[in-house]
Amino acid sequence: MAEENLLNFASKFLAEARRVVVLTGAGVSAESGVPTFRGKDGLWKRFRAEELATPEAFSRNPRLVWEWYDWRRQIIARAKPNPAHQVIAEMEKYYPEFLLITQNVDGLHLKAGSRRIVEIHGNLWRLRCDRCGRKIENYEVPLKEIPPRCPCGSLYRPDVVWFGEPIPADRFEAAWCAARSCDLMLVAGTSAVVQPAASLPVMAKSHGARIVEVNLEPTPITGIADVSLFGRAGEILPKLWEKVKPKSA
Ligand code: BJW
Ligand code: ZN
Repeated sequence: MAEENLLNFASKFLAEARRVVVLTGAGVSAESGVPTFRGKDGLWKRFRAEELATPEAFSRNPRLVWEWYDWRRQIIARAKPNPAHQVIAEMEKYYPEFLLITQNVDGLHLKAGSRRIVEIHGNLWRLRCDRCGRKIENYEVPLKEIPPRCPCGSLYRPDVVWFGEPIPADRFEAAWCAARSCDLMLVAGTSAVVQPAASLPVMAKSHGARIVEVNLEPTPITGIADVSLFGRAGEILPKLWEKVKPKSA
């Protein structure tokens, strides 16, 4: 089907929806210059996930893990929200029930103004002590002390969810409830291979929601999507929202 027709279908679905969930992944920040994880230029092509993004890796070599996060924080500190983040922030003003569930830890959705948001994999501008659990916000780039230390004497870690770790119960509960009760889920810029986030669209679909996907390429969600729009999120989402947003907005 021609792109314009697909956009019209998707915009009709968005216009009819009342309870909307947006699920985002690294692809939404790619146009801001933040590297994705998978794909030919993805982080996992250059770095081994099990050496950097697991609790075992942190216990083994906290300095190495922190150097990697410090490098990513430096890239992200220079990044600005792009039109995809901006449109998603606008969407929440329009829908009576809305939740943005993001797997991104870069904080760019917050920077764009999103407030009804659950960062299910955490945020790398927040640090958490690995012993006493104390949490602090920290925007220092580069970090003066690597690995950073809590006043209790133990180490801070990035407050993100690593492989093998559960998503904190309150965040997961909020995401799961919203996925179960939404009438439309917009899934943008995620490879949809990491669990449990990848199950959220499946859950939404099985409870009757429509699924609209935006990605450069097909993903495991494409098969259950009512419409898949292939292209850059920063171009497609503004085009889509232009057709849906109230004319006075
Ligand atoms: C564009 C675009 C543009 C590009 N426009 N689109 C089998 C084996 C081993 C493990 C498992 C297994 N089955 C399940 C697991 C568990 C594991 C998992 O799912 N692994 C799979 C990879 C196999 N999951 C976990 O371990 C999770 N925890 C868990 O299961 O706990 C169980 C438990 C319960 C109770 C007690 C104890 C345990 C936790 C997963 C945490 C994931 N963490 C990371 C790192 C976060 C911190 C950090 O950033 O450093 O989260 S991994 C990484 O992947 C990051 C992302 O949030 C996540 C998802 O990636 P995302 O966002 O989809 O990015 P990409 O790069 O994959 O895709 C980008 C997409 O964008 C692509 O599709 C592009 O085409 C597209 N794109 N440019 C539009 N401009
Ligand atoms: Zn501490």
